[in-house]
Amino acid sequence: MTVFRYPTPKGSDITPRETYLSRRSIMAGLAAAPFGQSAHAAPLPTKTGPFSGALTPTDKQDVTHFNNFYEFGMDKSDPAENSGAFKPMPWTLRIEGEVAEPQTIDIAALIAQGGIEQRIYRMRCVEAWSMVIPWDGIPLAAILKRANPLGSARYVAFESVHRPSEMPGQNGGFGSLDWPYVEGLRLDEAMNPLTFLALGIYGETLPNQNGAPVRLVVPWKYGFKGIKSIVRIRLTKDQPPTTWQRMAPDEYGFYANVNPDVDHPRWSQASERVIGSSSLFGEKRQPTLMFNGYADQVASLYTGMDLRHFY
Ligand SMILES: Nc1nc2c(c(=O)[nH]1)N[C@H]1C(S)=C(S)[C@@H](COP(=O)(O)O)O[C@H]1N2
Ligand SMILES: [Mo]
Repeated sequence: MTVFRYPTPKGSDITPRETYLSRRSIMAGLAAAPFGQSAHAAPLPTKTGPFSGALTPTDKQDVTHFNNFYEFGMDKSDPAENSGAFKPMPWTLRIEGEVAEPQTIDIAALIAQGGIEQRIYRMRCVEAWSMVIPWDGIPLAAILKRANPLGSARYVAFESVHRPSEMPGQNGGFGSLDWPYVEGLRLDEAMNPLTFLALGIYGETLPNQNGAPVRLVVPWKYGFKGIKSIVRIRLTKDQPPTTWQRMAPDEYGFYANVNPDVDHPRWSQASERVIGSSSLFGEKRQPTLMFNGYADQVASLYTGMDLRHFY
C-alpha cells in the first residue's frame, strides 16, 4: 500500500482551493512542495460529499487562527502560535472496548486508502460564536463499523493525545484542564451520517491547531464536543465522562446540543457572533438555529427527551 507522508516543514500557507486531485498528483504533491513554497499542509484527495449545502466557508485565515485547543494555551491565537513543534505523524488511532475486532488504525494508511469527502458544516462554539468550515474526512460510522461493535456497546468515548513535551498547555497552570481531553457520544449519535472524523480542512491535511491529524466533528453540538488529535476511541456500556462536564457540570452537559432556547448560566445562546464578518459596520450577529440547523437530520435522536434536563 502507498504510504501517505505528512510534509515536514512548517511554512507559509497555501492558497485555499477546492480541487479533486488524483492519487498520483497527491503523492507527487507530497514529494515536492508546489512552486518552491514550503508547505505544512498536504493536499487530500477530497470529493464533494453530502451536506455540502449552500454555506459559504469562513476565511481560512480565521479558521486556522481563531481556535480553541487548550493543550496549546487558552487564548484564541495560542493554538496557531504554540503548535509548531507538535508532530502529527506518524499517528495511530486505537479502536477498542465493546467491539468484536479491536484495532489500531494507521492514519497515513487511512488517508492513502482514499474515499475522503468534503462536508461544509456550521460550527457553533458554546461561547456564542460561529464559523462555517469545509472539512475533509470520513463518516465516523465507517470507522466504527470496521471494529464490529457488539450489542453491548451503547456509548463511544474519545481521548485526545497527552504529550506535554509538545503541548505547552498540558504543563499545568491555573484554569487548565485535566489531561487528556476526553469526550463522548451516545452510539446512535456516533453512527448518525452527519458525524464525521476530519482529516483535513480546505482540501488539505489538518493544521496542528485544528486538531491534526484526526478530530471529531459533530455539527449539531457545541464545538467542545469536537475533540481534537484523537488517539483512542472506546465503545462502552456506560456514559463516559467528558472534560467540560467534569470542569463545570452545571454549565456543560454530556449532550451539548446547540439549542437557542437553553441559555448558558452566564450568557444567552439565542444568537451568535459570526467570525470573519467584521466590517466598518461592526460584526454580524445571527440567530442560533435549533440543533445548529441540522434538526431534520438529528431531532429524532432526542424524541421524548427533556432537552433542558439533558443539556
Ligand atoms: N483536545 C481538545 N479538543 C478540543 C478543544 C480543546 O481544547 N482540546 N476545544 C474544543 C472547542 S471548545 C472548540 S470550539 C473546538 C474548536 O475547533 P477549531 O479550533 O478547529 O475551530 O475544538 C474543540 N476540541
Ligand atoms: Mo468551544
